[in-house]
Amino acid sequence: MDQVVARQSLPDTPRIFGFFVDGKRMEAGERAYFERRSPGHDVPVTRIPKCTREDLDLAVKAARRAFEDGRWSRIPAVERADVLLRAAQILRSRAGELAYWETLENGKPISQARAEVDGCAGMFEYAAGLARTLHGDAFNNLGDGMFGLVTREPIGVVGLITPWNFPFLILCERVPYILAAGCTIVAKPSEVTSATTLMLAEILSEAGLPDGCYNVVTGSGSVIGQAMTEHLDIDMVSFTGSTAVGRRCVEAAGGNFKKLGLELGGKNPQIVFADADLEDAADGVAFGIGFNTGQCCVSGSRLIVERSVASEFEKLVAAKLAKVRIGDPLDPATQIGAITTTAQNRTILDYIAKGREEGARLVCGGGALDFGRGQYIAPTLFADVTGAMAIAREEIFGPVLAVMPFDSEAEAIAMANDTVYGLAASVWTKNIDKALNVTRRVRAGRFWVNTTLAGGPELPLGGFKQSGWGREAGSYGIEEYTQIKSVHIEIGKREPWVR
Ligand code: TXE
Repeated sequence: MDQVVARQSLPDTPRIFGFFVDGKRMEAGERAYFERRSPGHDVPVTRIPKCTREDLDLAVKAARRAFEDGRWSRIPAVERADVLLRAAQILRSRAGELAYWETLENGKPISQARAEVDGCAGMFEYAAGLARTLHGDAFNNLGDGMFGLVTREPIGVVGLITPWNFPFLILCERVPYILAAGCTIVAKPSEVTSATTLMLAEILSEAGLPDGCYNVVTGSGSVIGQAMTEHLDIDMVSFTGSTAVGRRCVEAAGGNFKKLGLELGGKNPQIVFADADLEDAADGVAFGIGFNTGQCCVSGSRLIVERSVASEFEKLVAAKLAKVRIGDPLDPATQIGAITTTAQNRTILDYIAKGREEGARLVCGGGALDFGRGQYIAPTLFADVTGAMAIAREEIFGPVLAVMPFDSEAEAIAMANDTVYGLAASVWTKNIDKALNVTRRVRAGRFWVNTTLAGGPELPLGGFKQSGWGREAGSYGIEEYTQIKSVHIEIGKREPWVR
């Protein structure tokens, strides 16, 4: 973050990207391309090829070859760890450049993008250690004649489909763990934010990753994403995106019963008790809904607050949101940048209109912000929200917070669980019993007590209910990308079957 000192300028012409197969950059050639305009400035910044199904087949073949010949899957784990550690070093040395392209395509503040790249380097370092500690089990208790082993093997070729809200962070919460397990990858980034996924290909090659182990095919979800989930030669797909598309992935994966990892939507509660440090909680709640313009699957979009402090707390949160610095993502001082896609911008504004129509009381924000160019929305807080309203039930994926009061701990838990999702939750209280009860009873894959959105390579990510399947990161993250094999070994002579 310290290196982000001056505002960088916009590129004069869009940067042209190819795609990446078998260790080589492939040019777009005759293919059509997506031109990406910076959502914060509305100028063209990148061009990305629209790949075809044939391109995908080529990439899957390269990944399959690389997996089967053992150039990566069968080398000693220490050598895989070396590559991952070198990649981390290169990531750190190119952090400014990666953050710049991430900001241009996504619209997030440059200082945040920079911090995310540092976090990504940490993921590679942690996964390098996991490559070496991954192990199975042994059974020495099966009697004199039998010895049992359980081994872990890499699952094979992994398809990785990622979204636009954290293009590089979500990628790096997965890639190092998949590679640490010994698998090979075909990645498909979101069509609007592909740059840093392609830049990672160069970085991994420079770090010594053998050709064919990390391939990137760019293109739309309906063509390339769908073809990946249907592909008979992909062993597992890790998908991060909407619950609706996640459901489609489940249907498409049946062809070869490929394993699926799914991180989907969320409508995450922030439960605030009257005994919390309200100043601290208000700051956390503002951060939980404002960070990344609320375009986070784990953003705290439902504020469930004890009635006795509800009105005071609502004012505290509104005061915090009013102070947040919103604007040009390239300004190092910016805390909230642009809305990433025009479709998402429309969705958020529609939900704000719906909140008004449904009778919720607008406390602050409530519309677009005009900075002369780009698309920006003011952090918005609705009070007097009921559990039946759309703004309380549906994932908005924007800076819109719905406030609902509660009277008892049991009611707070019931309200928190009143959703089809179960991705994340936060509880704010100075009472340890309440904190633990709520943590145990609310059904969510990630939990925060007196903080929110904290993360790192050690703790796993993933959801309960319709927020997904499986876990990424942590030791669970590498295990997801392995198959388990059990081995019975006869010692001496078998008891004959035929006498
Ligand atoms: O997501 P999609 P979109 C939620 C959020 C947002 C909504 C829509 O509520 O408003 O989803 O966003 C690829 N088969 N989240 O439309 O379509 C697509 O190319 C396979 C939550 O952008 O789910 C991209 O790479 N893949 C979320 C990825 O899926 C397909 C993050 C995500 O796009 C596909 C983003 C298909 N048929 C949005 N169709 C989170 N959990 O963080 C599209 N894709």
